[in-house]
Amino acid sequence: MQRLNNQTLATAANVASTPNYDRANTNAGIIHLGIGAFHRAHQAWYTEALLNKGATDWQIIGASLRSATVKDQLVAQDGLYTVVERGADGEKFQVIGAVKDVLVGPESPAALLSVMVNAQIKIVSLTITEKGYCHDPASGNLNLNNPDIQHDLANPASPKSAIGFIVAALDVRRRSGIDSFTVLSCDNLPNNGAVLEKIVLQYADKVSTQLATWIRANTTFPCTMIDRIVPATTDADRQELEGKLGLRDEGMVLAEPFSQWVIENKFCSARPAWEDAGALLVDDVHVYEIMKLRLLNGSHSLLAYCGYLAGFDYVSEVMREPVLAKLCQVFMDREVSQTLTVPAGFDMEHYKVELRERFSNPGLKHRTWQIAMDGSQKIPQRWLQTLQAQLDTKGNINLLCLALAAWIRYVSGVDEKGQTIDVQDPLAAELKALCEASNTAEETVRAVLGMTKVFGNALAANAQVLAATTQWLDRINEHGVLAALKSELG
Ligand code: NAI
Ligand code: CS2
Repeated sequence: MQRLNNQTLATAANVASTPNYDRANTNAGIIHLGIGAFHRAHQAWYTEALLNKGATDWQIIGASLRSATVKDQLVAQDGLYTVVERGADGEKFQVIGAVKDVLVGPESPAALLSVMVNAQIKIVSLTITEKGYCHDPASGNLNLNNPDIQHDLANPASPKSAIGFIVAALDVRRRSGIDSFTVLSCDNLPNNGAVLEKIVLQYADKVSTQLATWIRANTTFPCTMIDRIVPATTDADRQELEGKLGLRDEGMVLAEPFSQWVIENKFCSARPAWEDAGALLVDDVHVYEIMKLRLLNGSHSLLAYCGYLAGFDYVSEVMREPVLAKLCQVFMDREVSQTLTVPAGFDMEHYKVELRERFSNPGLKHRTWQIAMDGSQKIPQRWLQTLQAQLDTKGNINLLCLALAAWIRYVSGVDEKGQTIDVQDPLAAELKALCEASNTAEETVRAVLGMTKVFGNALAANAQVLAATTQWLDRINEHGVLAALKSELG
């Protein structure tokens, strides 16, 4: 089967739209670090809408700081790939042309840096996953023990981490009199821009105080709220698309129809008019991102841990189990909503119903295992801030403690059938060792919640949280998660 590329594009069957602009004469203005599935279905998709409307300076150079997989997928296709938008009512295919090229950091750090210092590059954006920020989730401080950070501070001209690349490129721009680019975080972290700014400045301070001062004065780091469910693509997805497109597309991504992007309007450089493609440019993203992280991602992680333990592979299957669907609703209604301030005129009840419909989308095969990944980096913003807000107002915390217990059971590494769980988390070994060294549920909960780099100091000292989490872990260990929930929620 022929590959999708410039030559074969015209033969693609069943596509709703293809690039209508002259790709060869469009300039790149954005470098995106971490060109995974999400970026291709979100920021590149918004940008494509502008390119289709005539924008000429905003193609994207993608970069991977890990493997060459996406480069191998896209370069052979001249950067073209399909977004498959799949909802309850069917599917739609759009071929995207926004990606001009893909570079791989480890293959040649110098080549990536040389593009990042080009004056035409106005924005460096990121989706590098939570752990790519190389920080301690509880304090938000740069983790100086992170091996990539240690490497980059010792070898500033050939970095490995995103932080190392950003600071090295800004340093060259400063010395060469080239204006700063804007650094745009699109990862699921609260205050993602501010968190990134703090880490970049802490790192830059170690390189030179002059450089840190220049970055403070010249660079901005807008916060963003990003939302579109984009599961990892599988070979079965590629095979299915091949049958419909009549071409092989190794770079395809599959997404839900829903998409939202709220961006803090704080750019130190030129930017695409993303508002013309449906993004919301605002002065303050905070209410949007807190709402999304606590309601969407908080519920997602709860469903992922409980669902995985109960033997479900996909979120849509989890939502078809009545007690887990009820868990999701009660969690949102009794423990999360009351901690939120919503944007003026916003209908939170509708948002919650819509979220549960999105989770139930049968067209998406979103693995519970994928969402369960990197829990130590996700839990603080997804559950702990809600938990603290509920403790402060003496609200309900029962299901938040269930969530913690399900996660602890998950990272212990053994499922309810006695099978080993492939726990993917930068702290997996540490967490497993803590679980193995504990003899009772209470000891396990105390040991895990005592990890201050994830939980800070307050939780392990809170008797109410310890007791409720221990009780849930005991119930899960004894009866399994479904039986424990049925006796609680009916
Ligand atoms: P993905 O697995 O397809 O891509 C992840 C990218 O991050 C890859 O380019 C990988 O090389 C890079 N990466 C991983 N660890 C890294 C590290 N330590 N340093 C630098 N780069 C690293 O995942 P996907 O779906 O693109 O998601 C990425 C992030 O986007 C998520 O973690 C989340 O923060 C955000 N996001 C994802 C959504 C989704 O539904 N997939 C929706 C909203 C936000
Ligand atoms: C998910 C998110 O992987 C995860 O942890 O909760 O990536 C989720 O799909 C997105 O935030 C939806 O916008």
